[in-house]
Amino acid sequence: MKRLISFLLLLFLSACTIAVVETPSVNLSNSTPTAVPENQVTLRSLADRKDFGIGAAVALGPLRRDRTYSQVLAGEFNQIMPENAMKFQALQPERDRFNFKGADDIVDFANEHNMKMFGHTLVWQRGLADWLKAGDWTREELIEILRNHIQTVVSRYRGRIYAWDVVNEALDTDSSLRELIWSRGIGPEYIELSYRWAHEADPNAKLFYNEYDPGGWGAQSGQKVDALYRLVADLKERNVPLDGVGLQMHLRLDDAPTYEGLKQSLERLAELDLQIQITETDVRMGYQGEPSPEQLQQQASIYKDLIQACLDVPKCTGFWFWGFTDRYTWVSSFMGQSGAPLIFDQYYRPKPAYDAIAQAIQAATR
Ligand code: 9MR
Repeated sequence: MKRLISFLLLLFLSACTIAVVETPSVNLSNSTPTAVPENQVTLRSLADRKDFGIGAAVALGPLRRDRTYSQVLAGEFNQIMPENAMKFQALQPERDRFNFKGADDIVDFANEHNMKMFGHTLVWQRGLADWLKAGDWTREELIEILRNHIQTVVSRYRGRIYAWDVVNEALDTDSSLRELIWSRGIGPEYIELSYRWAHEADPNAKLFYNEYDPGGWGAQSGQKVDALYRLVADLKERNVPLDGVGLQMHLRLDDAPTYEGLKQSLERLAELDLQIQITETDVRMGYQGEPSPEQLQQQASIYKDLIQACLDVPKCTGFWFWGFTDRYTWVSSFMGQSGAPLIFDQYYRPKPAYDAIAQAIQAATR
């Protein structure tokens, strides 16, 4: 009897240990993890029929240790990009010593599941390695560091990455060129040089410029769209190898572009004969507890407007979520609140926003 009690106690304690190691910061008691059954209608199956890209940013930790995460990812999306694994800091933590482990895992996952792989991001002012930030570099040294980084990374994945975010967020909130390490040290021509180096390293990869706008992309925020238009039009005029523009959508419920406003912006950019993708979408709620049914509907209707505007402009070839489940989102770590910004809840249950997106893709006439 005593031995049975000790055995049961041991069993109980090891179960607790497993729970402590495996359980993320959410309560799993409601969890209903399910694989996506074959033949089930998913965003991916709907988008494939329309030759439309539906994508999600991937976080390496969950990809490696949460099976439900990888199953839902492979079932629902036909293109992925790494949330952080291809940033400068991750790829070149020490000067000229590259670490491709994390990035390779994501590229392999994309290949195994027949998904398109989008690289994010070669040139940004954040996500930089400490050695780079700490250095006092001459212009020539910075040019060499940037060229070497871009060409080493792009050639490694030549043929396996269909598109790259080459330069990310070069414009400031006031639409001027950001004062950051590359523009300060090299001058505004760092942008053009980056595209030329990337193109040399993989002439077939599609090269994108990706921009954020906290004010939204509605008609009312024309200034940032104007600046973006001028920036990319100028690059095109000078025959810089630029193929596409990404518009980031990190939004709040009370700060989202309208369907009309966004469509106008997309049409305008499309005049430049570039493809466009809506990138990094998440729509957060300012709350600490469970979202109300009204908030969930409001969120669904914003997602619907965004994807509808993209689906209605032929040059808009893809739509991205910045993650896909509320279980793992940068919003919780950055804003100190969950925000529930994505289309699956923390238990991988599709939210009203998921249904809205699915219906929009299904009904699209493209
Ligand atoms: O979601 C990303 C977060 O985990 C990183 O700490 C942060 C800094 O590297 O970058 C976040 O992703 C950003 C993306 O790469 C570029 N556009 C804005 C995104 C949210 O900040």
